[in-house]
Amino acid sequence: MNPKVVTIGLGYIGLPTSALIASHGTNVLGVDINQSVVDTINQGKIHIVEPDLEEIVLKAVSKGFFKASTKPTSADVYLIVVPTPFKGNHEPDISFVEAATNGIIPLLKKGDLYIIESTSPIGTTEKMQELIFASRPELEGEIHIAYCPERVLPGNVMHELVENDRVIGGVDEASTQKAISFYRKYVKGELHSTNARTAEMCKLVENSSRDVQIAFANELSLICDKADINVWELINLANKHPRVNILQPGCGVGGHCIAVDPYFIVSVYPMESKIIGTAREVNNYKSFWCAEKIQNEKLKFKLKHGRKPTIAIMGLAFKPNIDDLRESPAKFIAQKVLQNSNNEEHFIVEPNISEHKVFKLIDYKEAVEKADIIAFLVAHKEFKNLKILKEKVVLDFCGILNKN
Ligand code: SAJ
Repeated sequence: MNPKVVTIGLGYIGLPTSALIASHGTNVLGVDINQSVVDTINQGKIHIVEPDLEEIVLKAVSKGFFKASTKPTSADVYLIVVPTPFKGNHEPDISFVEAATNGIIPLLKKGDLYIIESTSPIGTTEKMQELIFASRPELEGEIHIAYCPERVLPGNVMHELVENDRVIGGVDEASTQKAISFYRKYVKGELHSTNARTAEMCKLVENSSRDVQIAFANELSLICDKADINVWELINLANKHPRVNILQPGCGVGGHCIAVDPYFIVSVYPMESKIIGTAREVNNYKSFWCAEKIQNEKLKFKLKHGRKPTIAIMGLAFKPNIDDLRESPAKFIAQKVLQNSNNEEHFIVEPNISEHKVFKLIDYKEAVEKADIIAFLVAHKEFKNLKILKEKVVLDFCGILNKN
């Protein structure tokens, strides 16, 4: 196959993006360092959980428009869709973007388009431009380089990839326009042009804004707990105001985006990003607080009943109705509770996963029946309308019993 597009990274974003482009009859070569991922995809199967994706991958692979490999080959468009984690000190780690770029530098030719979609600290696209021209100076002014962040919500990726607006920032106007005409073929949402630095910052700001708003809700939950006010009722009432829209508190903020991206701003601009940094602290603290609450309820139970309680931990995923445990506050809380255990019996529940390496999982109905203390960490649909006996101690950290 002669690919028109090469995507580097076949994860939660790279795979759906590759499949979408290939579904339009464009030859796509998807590249990943993991051989088993490559093999799975070449069999028309997928290694992640995402509604509707497998069907599209199978079709594109069997029609010959989509192929996976561990090595890139020459194409006209290169999309960098690799992870950008942070290091121990919360500084962004762009080594995967660098490695992916180094891998394609020898393949670049006049007229090519190079796009980064990975969440990246400000200035990354310009850095990669320098890297490319340092080893291929003859390409200066001859190729197009742009940044276009992904914005899709896990669980709704195939819809949002097509329908969401995109922000596209080139290192120069010609690059922006070239990237816009590329996305135009696959995206129905509006394409907004800007420069590379603004597009990079835009992605970080979108997720930081959500983090700050969730931190506000989590802060309210801490205040309300002390003030003996039902935070869910309070937020519902406050949101009746036409210009107030408070989000929902939970057991912390997880996932690989919102709990990570704000640090890309805070680590570089610590003096200027006080609210963003504090929001991260509040959301992290909320998980500690939940773990402490469970611990306190255990002690109270023992004092009252003269025996150890049994505890149900309801949910491990980072948000409702998914199987993704990355950066999950619920998983963190479960670990903490088990670490602090005084040989009490714990029932760990995650209806979206059948087996886990560390946690022995049990059925959610059985856990609710057997446990003295039931801690709801994630508002999975299975947990709604559960019959819970009055004598049980219920800790509802995600509002599953309270939502209107
Ligand atoms: N959460 C709350 N309260 C809320 C909403 C969410 O506690 O009211 C928690 C969730 O339980 C979860 C975390 O926040 O732990 C993040 O969940 P999410 O649904 O808000 O977002 P993600 O991480 O699944 O996806 C986000 C999205 N960004 C925004 O909504 C601004 C998505 O559009 C991005 O594409 C994605 O990050 C990404 O890849 O960056």
